[in-house]
Amino acid sequence: MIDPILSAEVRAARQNNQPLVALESTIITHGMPHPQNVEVARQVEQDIRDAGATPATIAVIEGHLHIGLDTEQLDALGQARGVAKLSRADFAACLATGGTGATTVAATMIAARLAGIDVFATGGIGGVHRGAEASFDISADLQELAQTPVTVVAAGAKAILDISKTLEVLETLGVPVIAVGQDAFPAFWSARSPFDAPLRMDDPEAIARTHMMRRDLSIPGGQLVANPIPADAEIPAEELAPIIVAAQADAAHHRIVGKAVTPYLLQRIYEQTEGRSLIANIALVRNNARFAARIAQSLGALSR
Ligand code: PSU
Ligand code: MN
Repeated sequence: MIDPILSAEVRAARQNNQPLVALESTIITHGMPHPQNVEVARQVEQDIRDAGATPATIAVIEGHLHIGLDTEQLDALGQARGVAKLSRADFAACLATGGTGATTVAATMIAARLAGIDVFATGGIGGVHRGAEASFDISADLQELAQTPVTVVAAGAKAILDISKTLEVLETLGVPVIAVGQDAFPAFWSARSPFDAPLRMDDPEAIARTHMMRRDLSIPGGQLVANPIPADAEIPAEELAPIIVAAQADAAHHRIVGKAVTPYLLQRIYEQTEGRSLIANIALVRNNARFAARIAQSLGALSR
């Protein structure tokens, strides 16, 4: 019954057996301000093309699942108001009721798998929030990584999260966490967190081989590829620490809960860094898109 609408570009790539990279849309609607969000979305798509793969930005528009958006659709989504932020729990409801929603990491993984796309690039994944021992705020992205066989390239976890607890939950769920080019698990705006990733692979082909090996072994779930922000774009962790603490206190004061928490914190940090967090965010997403394209190419070569 579910009949995803493929963009012309995605359809052509499919027919020619070209590598595809999925992209989420929550980063557009809830992660960045307009009009930079649309500019970045376009730029990231172009980065994937330049690296030899085809981008597939995923969203739900008026009850239809779109795999790949054309220029007008991307424009409209980037300035639409009241777009839902869809995760595993509300993805089906949005489709079934004709709604419009942007997909988070979790929902994008579900859609990518449905469309036969193995690799997905984003900025950062959701994780275990600071204070989760009291709030129980743990992103559904982690469960999704445990269940859905998509390789997700992200710049680690945002420093608004509890990184050590996030890594512990990923370990419990059996999700491979693979750092690229360094041992340390990256911390989104900063290249390094104080914690090492359990695995390190500097070569996209090794990551592609591991993806295939997990499939051969019938191990459910995906992999998290933790690709650090380029050194020239990072914001030192010490500089961000007080800003994050203040943003969190603000969120608590205004009783922000549930799915509103992450967008609220991102917006506060954007204001408090006078836009520098956004510049870093753009650099890391583009870096992840390029690396994801290389993994997708390796996967394509392996399955030929
Ligand atoms: N990273 C960003 N910007 C974002 C997100 C991540 O730089 O907007 C989004 C992703 O879509 C991710 C979601 O899946 O936040 C996690 O939300 P939550 O913590 O409510 O699960
Ligand atoms: Mn949450």
